Amino acid sequence: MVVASPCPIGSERMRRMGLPVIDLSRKRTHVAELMVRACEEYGFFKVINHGVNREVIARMEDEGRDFFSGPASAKQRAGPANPMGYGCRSIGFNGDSGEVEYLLLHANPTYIAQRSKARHPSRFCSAVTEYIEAVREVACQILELLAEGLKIPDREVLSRLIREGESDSVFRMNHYPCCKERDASHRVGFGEHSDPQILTLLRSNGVAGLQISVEDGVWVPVTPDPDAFCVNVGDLLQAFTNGRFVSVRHRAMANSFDTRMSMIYFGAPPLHAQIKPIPELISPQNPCRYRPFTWAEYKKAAYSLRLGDSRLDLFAMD
Ligand code: GA4
Repeated sequence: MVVASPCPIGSERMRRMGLPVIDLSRKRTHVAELMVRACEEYGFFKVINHGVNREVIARMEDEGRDFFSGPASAKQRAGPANPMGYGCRSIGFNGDSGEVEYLLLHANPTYIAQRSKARHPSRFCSAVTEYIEAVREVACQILELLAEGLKIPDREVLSRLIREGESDSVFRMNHYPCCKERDASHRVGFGEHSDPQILTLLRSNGVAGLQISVEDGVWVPVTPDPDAFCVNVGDLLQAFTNGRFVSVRHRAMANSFDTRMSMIYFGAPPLHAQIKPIPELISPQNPCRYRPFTWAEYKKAAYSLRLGDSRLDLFAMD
C-alpha cells in the first residue's frame, strides 16, 4: 500500500494565520488536545512557556556564533560532517547541497565531549550538554502530552525512546549566510525534506527562512519567534501513529538581508528500537499501514536516498 503524501487539512488556515502556538503553561488536557490537532492538521506547531532557561539558550547561541565566525581551519578540524561534525554546502551522501554550513553532533554527552573541537572545548561542551538536556525534556513532555491526547494508556511509550541513554538523537546547528541572490532556487539553504526521526524542536535567531510545504509547490513561511520552539512531527511519529500525524516537508531559505542561525534537536530512538504503529491506533477503519522496522533500517534507507525523496512509503504495508 502506498500511503498518500499528507495534505494537511488546515493549510488554508496556516497560510492566513501561521502555525498554531501552544502555551505549555495552560491546562494539561487542553494543551494535549490542541497538540494532537496540530499534529494531525499541520504536522507543525510552536510551543511557548516551555520552561527552557533563557541563559541556557543564550549560551548555546553564543557558542554557535563563535564557532561559525571562527577561522576556517578551526571549522575544518571539526569536520567532516559524515558521520558527525562540521559540513559546508554538501548534505548527506548523494549529491545534495545548499547555501548552508553546519555542525552535526550526536546528542549524547560522551560523544560531544569526545568530538568537541571548538576553540574552547569545555565551555562548548557544557553549553551543548545543558541545551540538549533542557530541550530533550521539552520533547519528552510534548510526547507524553501527545500520548495523553491520543488516549494511549502508556503515556511514556514515545518519550521513553528518546530518554534512553542509547537514543540516537542528533543536535544540529545550521548557519545560513546572507544571500542577495534574487532567484529563489539559488537561495535554498537546506532543500525540501521531511525529518526522519520522531520529533524535531527548532529554534532560530530572529531571522526568517523556514518554510513549510502545504501542497505541491506552495510554501508557507514560518515567522521566527525568539520565545518559541518550532516543533514538527518526524517520519517515525507518522509511523507510530499509523499515519494519523503527518511528517510534513519543509525547507530553509538563506535570507537576503541577514545571516540565519538555527539550532535543532532531532529526537530519535536507539538504533535497535522496533518501529511499528501503536496498537491503540489500529482499527478496522484504520488498518495497520506500516510494517515493523528498526530505526537502524530506516536511517540506512534515508542515507541511501536523496534529501527530498520519500522514504516512509518504502515501509508501507503491501
Ligand atoms: C534531515 C534531518 C536532519 O538534519 C538529518 C539530515 C541528514 C544529514 O544532513 O546528514 C539527511 C537528511 C536529514 C534526510 C535524508 C538524508 C539524511 C541528509 C540526507 C540526504 C541529520 C537527518 O537525520 O536526516
